[in-house]
Amino acid sequence: MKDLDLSKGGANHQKPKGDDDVMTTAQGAPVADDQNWLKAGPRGPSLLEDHIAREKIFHFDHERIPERVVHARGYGVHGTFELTDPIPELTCASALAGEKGKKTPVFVRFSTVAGNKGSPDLARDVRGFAVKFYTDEGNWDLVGNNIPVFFIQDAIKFPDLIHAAKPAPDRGFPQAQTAHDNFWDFISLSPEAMHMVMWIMSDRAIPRSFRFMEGFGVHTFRFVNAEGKATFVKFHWKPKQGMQSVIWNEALKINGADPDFHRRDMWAAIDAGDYPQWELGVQVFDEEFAENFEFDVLDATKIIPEEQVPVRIIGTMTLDANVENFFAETEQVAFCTQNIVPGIDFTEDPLLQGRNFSYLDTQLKRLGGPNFTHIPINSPKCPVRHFQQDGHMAMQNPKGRANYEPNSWGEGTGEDRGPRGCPMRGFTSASVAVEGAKIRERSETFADHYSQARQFYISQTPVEQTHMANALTFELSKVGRMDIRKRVIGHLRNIDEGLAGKVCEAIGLPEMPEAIKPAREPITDLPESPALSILKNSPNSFKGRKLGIYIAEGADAKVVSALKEAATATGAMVEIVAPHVAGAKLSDGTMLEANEKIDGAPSVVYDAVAVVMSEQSARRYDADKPSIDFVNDAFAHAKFVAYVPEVKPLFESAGVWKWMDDGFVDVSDGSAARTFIEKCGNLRFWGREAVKQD
Ligand code: HDD
Repeated sequence: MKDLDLSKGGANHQKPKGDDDVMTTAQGAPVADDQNWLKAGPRGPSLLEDHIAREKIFHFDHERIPERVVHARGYGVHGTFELTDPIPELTCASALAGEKGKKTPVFVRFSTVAGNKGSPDLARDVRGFAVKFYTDEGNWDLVGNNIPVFFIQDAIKFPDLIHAAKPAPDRGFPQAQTAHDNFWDFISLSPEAMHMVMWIMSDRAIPRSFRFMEGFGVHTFRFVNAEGKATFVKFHWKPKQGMQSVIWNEALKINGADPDFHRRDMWAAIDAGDYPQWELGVQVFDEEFAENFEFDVLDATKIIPEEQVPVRIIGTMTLDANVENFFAETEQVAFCTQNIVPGIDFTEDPLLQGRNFSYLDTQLKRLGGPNFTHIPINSPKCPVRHFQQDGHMAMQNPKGRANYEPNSWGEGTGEDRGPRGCPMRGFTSASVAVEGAKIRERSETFADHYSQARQFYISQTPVEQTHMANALTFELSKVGRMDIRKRVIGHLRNIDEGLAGKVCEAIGLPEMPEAIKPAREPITDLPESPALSILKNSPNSFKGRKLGIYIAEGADAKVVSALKEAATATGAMVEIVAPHVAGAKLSDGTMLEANEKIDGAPSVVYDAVAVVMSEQSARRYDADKPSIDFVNDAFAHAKFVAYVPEVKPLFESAGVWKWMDDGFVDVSDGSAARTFIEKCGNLRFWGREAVKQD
């Protein structure tokens, strides 16, 4: 630091270390000073002549590209897909039909849908789960979500859906929220959205982390094998880390404490070598099943319950590298549902058909021309040969004279004639007979909008059902128009009278609105599907989760180290929180540095917390608002809490001392730390929520 000379606008304080270190213009010409604009005298006007300044400002002026019209906020990571159970009998797609252990590089972008690029991560929203497989037969994009169904059945409604969900056009708010009139107006007039509404009002829409959520291809696709035989398929990503979500009140607070919570979590896990993994599963079924199934397999508002068609696991995806440049990779990656490879084909799902137009089209606007496949993140990693040429930013124009076909170059001329289509290896559409008069009509088989919505609701645990009722209440309480609130409850009555009643009461309607007349009578006896609940599929492990230990002066050193040891041994991360970022002096006189100051690390950013300090410190901080909130929120959000008895003054002023239940563990005897971490494997002490609700 001592040689830093900040005079002359800081321009000359650092010298290049060698030739490689010399700054140049974008044209490669060495630059002497890029901190002072060329002027007519030190106090004179700036000269337009300064080509270095102009180039710098010109480039800066053009740094932004249009953000994605949906899914603007996202985070991308690299990884590998490993095939564990090849399925050549079903598909000739090389990534899925190759030898066991075959590896295919992938790039995955997770996102929220409604918010802009700078919106907070914990919005109540669907999460995008888009995977680009760089297969040796071309790029295959599986552009899915963390929810297996969608709001609408026909792509032509997508602009309406998104207009309604985004900020109202006159006032430009609310940002990244569905809790407003426009959204619920549209939804309540689109009964097909009801199944999806159940999912977004569930905890699935507030995941704890991208690492702890499932992914779905949503649509029914086709597999095609080497003999040309086609089968239907739905794709599933199952997180090896297990599923986990946060509580709504927690989400609201996380958005304030750390709006980057999800991207930071992913970055930190990969940076620490704790690589998240998902299993790729397929639900495969034939025409006969499709014909007998209660719903239309082409309808993206329906699932096929896993209990009806089991998910067969065929591979594992490991995400193990963060991006090196966010813009070049995460921002410029261009997913297109039309990117499929031989062995995979579309179905006639009207949502998928429309998507196949929209994605390619939008990349032209976003990335500025047809050559976005020349950008490294979008380039296939297999050979690319075609006669496409020129256009903005062309970087891989074919060489030689032949830029058309048919041509006779190469016939003894020694020149490259360019590529030719290959019926044996090339993509061929599944041979499916289609006929029909041109018509703008929705199939009758798409008309049941409530049965699976009900199935989803009854498959949840009581805790999850309560969260759904609370979410609906929150959202409808933000809707100004009474008729819209009533219409939503009118739909809920077709799903579950109990749920409709709870929401009706919670928003203070004096009487239940009339049920909406369904287009088709719902099937009321669909069985529960346990696979749809997060809590019924809890991982029972604290691995990959985060413990926050709040320490202050005099904290018992043995207890702190026992907690750290027990947490790390189970594969969890630990952060030390203290009143000062410098840390605190422990009972043995050592100084323990903190990762965070208490004001910046409320308990909402941890999966479980511990509070370890001397009685004197507990008295010192018993009127400190961030300290009180730390304890109080951990209690309110049903977290497991480790403590030592000396913290009583703080816990008393946080109002939790007399309510301490089995979710609290006294760890003053160091060996209890392990018991505490084992308990944390349950992720939450849900019993506490149940008591509060009674
Ligand atoms: Fe979409 C982006 C997922 C319906 C039009 N969509 C986008 C992304 C995901 C999805 C994950 C972000 C990709 C990325 O990270 O770059 N979209 C879905 C799913 C849908 C769906 C699972 C229903 C099953 N989408 C859908 C429809 C349309 C679009 C019906 C239009 C008719 N989606 C787009 C888009 C976006 C997009 C406008 C914006 C940015 C982009 O494509 O690259 O074209």
